Amino acid sequence: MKTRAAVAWEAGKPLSIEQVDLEGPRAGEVLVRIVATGVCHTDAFTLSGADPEGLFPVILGHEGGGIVEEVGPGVTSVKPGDHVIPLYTPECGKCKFCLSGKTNLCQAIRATQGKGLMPDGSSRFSLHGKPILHYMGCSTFSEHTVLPEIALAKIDPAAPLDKVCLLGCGITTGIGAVLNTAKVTPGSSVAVFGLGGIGMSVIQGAVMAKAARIIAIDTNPEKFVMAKQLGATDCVNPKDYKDTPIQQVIVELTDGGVDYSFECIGNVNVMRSALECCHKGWGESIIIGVAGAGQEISTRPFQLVTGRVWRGSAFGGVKGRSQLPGYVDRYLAGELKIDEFVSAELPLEQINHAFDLMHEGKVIRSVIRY
Ligand code: NAD
Ligand code: AHE
Ligand code: ZN
Ligand code: ZN
Repeated sequence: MKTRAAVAWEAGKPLSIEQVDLEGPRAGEVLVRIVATGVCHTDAFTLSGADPEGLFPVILGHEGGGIVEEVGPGVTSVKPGDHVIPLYTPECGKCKFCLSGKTNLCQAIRATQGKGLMPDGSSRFSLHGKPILHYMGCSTFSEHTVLPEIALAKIDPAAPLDKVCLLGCGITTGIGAVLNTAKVTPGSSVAVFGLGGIGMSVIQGAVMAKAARIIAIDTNPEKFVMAKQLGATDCVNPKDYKDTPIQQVIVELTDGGVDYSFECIGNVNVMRSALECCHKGWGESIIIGVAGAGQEISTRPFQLVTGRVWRGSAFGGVKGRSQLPGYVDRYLAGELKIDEFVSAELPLEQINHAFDLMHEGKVIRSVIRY
């Protein structure tokens, strides 16, 4: 079939809207019509050329919501008409990782996914006979896409797909990092570095976890309005403290440091600050931000010797097929905010504008509606 997609032909260039060719689902695969997709900073990161796994040409996008149109041979868990959220972290339920009970990082198809290919090693997208790669196993910047069955969470059809698409990455990642990775305890102090879709969701998660103090940190003070509405107790702009390292500012604000910090930017210098603003003896810092090729984190080992802990979190530690439908249900029950995170709704033709809005710091999330 033909479908409309935003193609990234090369790094650093705007996306181009094309009628691409899409092959139907093979065994174990599913054809999904994407109804809406968010634009995450990771899409911009890969488009920039900084992603060591970034390959081109590619159809980006990994924060979608859609409806199943066709299933390939052997698919049993979804059928045409089902509402689904694509999962860049699938859940096969059978691999060593899924069975470990210790991680959400299913590895059943990670190798081919990282090469922009379906599990059988080929791509379903092409134009004029030349293959175009998949992205993070999702490629939600296409009106139709093909995914492995194990990379689909079946959700309540009552949920608006142009909202719950944000559970495909940003909101789940932030909340999950608080509840699953850090396991923030009631009464804790929390510092959140970077107030985009991820950082704002960390604030939401910290409120759910009943943190007593939530310090929101960003170089863009326009983000503080929403941070406070979500429950941040303090807002700090590092630019207001040019002569004092931001970790020292936070340590002084909190009588020795926070119990938990979250880096939601992808800046290795800020990752160091986020670790070093943690309380001696027990403070834990969670890295969520994704840093470019060749970049490394550093600190004095003494920071760890004296009890601070560095952890990382991918998709908030959430197992997509078994746990994501519960997040949708919590949204429908009014227990979880999503609508507030949608700052702009745009047609696919304006997707490059969505990237501009993100870089200008004017949105929490843009949602593309097909
Ligand atoms: P975003 O661009 O919407 O937000 C980033 C925020 O950081 C902005 O508000 C910006 O003003 C702020 N910022 C930039 N430099 C800063 C600095 N030096 N100090 C303080 N604030 C600063 O991005 P997002 O979509 O929220 O994504 C955030 C990061 O999380 C990205 O690196 C993204 O790739 C990553 N991410 C990781 C996962 C995961 O599973 N680990 C999932 C989603 C996104
Ligand atoms: N390709 C990058 C890694 C990017 C990365 O860490 N991605 C996160 C999700 S970001 C979603 O917005 C993730 O899930 N990582 C686990 C994994 O298996 O990719 C690189 O540095 O190579
Ligand atoms: Zn993302
Ligand atoms: Zn698995």
